[in-house]
Amino acid sequence: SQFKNVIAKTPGKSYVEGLTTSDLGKPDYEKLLVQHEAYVETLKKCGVEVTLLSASEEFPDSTFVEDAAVLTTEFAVVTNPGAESRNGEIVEIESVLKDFYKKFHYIKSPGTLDGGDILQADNRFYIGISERTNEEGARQLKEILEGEGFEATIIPLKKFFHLKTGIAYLGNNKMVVAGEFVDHPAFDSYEKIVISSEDEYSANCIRVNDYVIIPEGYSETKRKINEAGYETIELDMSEVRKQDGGLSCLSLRF
Ligand code: CIR
Repeated sequence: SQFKNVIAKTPGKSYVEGLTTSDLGKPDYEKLLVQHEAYVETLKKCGVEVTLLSASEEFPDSTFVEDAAVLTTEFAVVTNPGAESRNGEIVEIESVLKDFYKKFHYIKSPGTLDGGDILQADNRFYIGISERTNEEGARQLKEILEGEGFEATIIPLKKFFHLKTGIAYLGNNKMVVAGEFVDHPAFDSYEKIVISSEDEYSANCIRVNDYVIIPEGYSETKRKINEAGYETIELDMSEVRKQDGGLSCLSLRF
């Protein structure tokens, strides 16, 4: 899809104290900064204008800006992130989005929702129910989206952390799927690019204009996406992965 703008946020030193379920060890902050800079430069190469927010030490996970909003061309939905320590991240994101959007919707308590659980594929949105996004949050977003003329499908997750941990839409009816989504009936109408379980991390990739950005070190995934007709760019994501993050989490694209 065509994007003009991206919002990203430099990670703070407190990043290493953020939430994680991985057992990959403590992130190396200096290495993370290099990886984050490469990410921002790559997005620029894809032809978008990057609004880079400065680090906030009080919110260790705030570099994962994707979780604070769901964006379309016409309106923004400010989420209500399900992790207590992250909920306050929406204040800054909403104020930045005011420079780009006039129309806002909000997910309200007791509904919770993380942007990482939302995938747009053309006119349809998939909404994951996870540890972070509850049924009420999913219901509210579905109502907002349907009211705006989109279709919305709610997908309760079995194992994945966020919906987009295991799925990405490349456009042209092509869906990258891993794990529990490989045989999920909701995605039967797409041409599937199936990611093997050992390459599962690479299912979180992002199409940005003429490129698909993928994590470095997944030659099978690269080959499959190239064969589907896309040019790929690989990025080292080691320090992001240690905190359960992926390529999509680090930006809001619109
Ligand atoms: C968290 O647990 O919230 C962060 N450490 C990782 C968030 C990743 N975000 C995403 O998948 N959209």
